[in-house]
Amino acid sequence: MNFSTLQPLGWSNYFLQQMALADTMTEDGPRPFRIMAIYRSRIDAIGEAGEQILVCPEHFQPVREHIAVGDWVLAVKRHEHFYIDKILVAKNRIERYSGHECQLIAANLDYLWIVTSANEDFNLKRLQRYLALAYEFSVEPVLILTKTDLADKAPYLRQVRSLSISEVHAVCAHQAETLAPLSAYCHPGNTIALVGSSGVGKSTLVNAVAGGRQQTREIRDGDGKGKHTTTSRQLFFNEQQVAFIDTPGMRELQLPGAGSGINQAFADIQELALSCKFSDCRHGTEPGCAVQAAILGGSLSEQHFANYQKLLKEDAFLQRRDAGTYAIRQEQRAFAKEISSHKKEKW
Ligand SMILES: Nc1nc2c(ncn2[C@@H]2O[C@H](COP(=O)(O)OP(=O)(O)OP(=O)(O)O)[C@@H](O)[C@H]2O)c(=O)[nH]1
Ligand SMILES: [Mg+2]
Ligand SMILES: [Zn+2]
Repeated sequence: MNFSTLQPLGWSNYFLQQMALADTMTEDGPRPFRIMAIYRSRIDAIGEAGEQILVCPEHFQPVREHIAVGDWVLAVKRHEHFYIDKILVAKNRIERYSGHECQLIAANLDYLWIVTSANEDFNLKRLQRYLALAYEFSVEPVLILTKTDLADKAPYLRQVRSLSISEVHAVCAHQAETLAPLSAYCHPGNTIALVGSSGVGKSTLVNAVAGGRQQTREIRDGDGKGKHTTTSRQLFFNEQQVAFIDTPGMRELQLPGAGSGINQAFADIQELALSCKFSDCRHGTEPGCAVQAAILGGSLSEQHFANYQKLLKEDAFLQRRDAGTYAIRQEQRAFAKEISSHKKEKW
């Protein structure tokens, strides 16, 4: 098989190394496919010979917990159908918690475009969470402020400046010249996922930048929130062979164990903490606390520090909860085993 045809789809040596090459030389050996969309009863993917529907075997169910849009898989042809045989280890994967389950958002990304709009829906704390998500899963974040035709962008950009992110763009989807700088991220073979609340203009942006045909819908009057127009994650390629993953606006964003990502998103506080007298300083009432000193001195905003603490607390809660869930599952498993061994004894 010819691997060079896969490169524009995001394939690289990293994935090639995971394949047992001998098998791929045979007519019915495994073939690589990239996941484009996951529906209840169907998985759309793209491979050497174009788009293909894949069948997901029982042991990868529920599929949304095992496979992400953007993943590379190996599939084997049997009776005219392609069955997923192996999921190749991704370069990175973005995931989040929703209620009690972990959801895979997207895999094998080069950039995470964090989209926010210049209106009443703008929320700095939410942006900090997205930023922590990017850092936690090692994807380079790019912040995009949309709808700059509707408001003065200056106050929004001022707020964004307090975030630890250098890649910031202000755009209007209807003004091509504002979108031009985004082409710097659009190299053939790259993958870009867009995240952000419903209605901020993710799909509009994908359509304008990449010639996509995503459905878009006007937002609600009053609070500027969207109507959850995009309902599933979808990967598609533009003419320059850049992969875009449009995602539905998230209702809530909890971070799974994003401790290190949070720290990076609040690098200013981390740096101050280095000067605290005690290395385990909690920046409360400890003597010699550089963080409290900075707040008192006015160089660190109290609100910014409060956001940081809130995210840390949430993160600790999630980690405890997951540890708890794991323990319960182990217990249940042990219990099930015991039951079945009793059964055997009885019969
Ligand atoms: N004025 C203006 N309107 C915009 C801009 N970008 C998007 N919109 C409008 O904002 C509304 C919501 O845009 P969508 O692209 O559907 O938003 P989305 O982020 O994809 O929303 P979900 O799919 O629900 O997550 C639409 O009516 C767009 O036309 C912009 O730069 N300027
Ligand atoms: Mg959308
Ligand atoms: Zn301190």
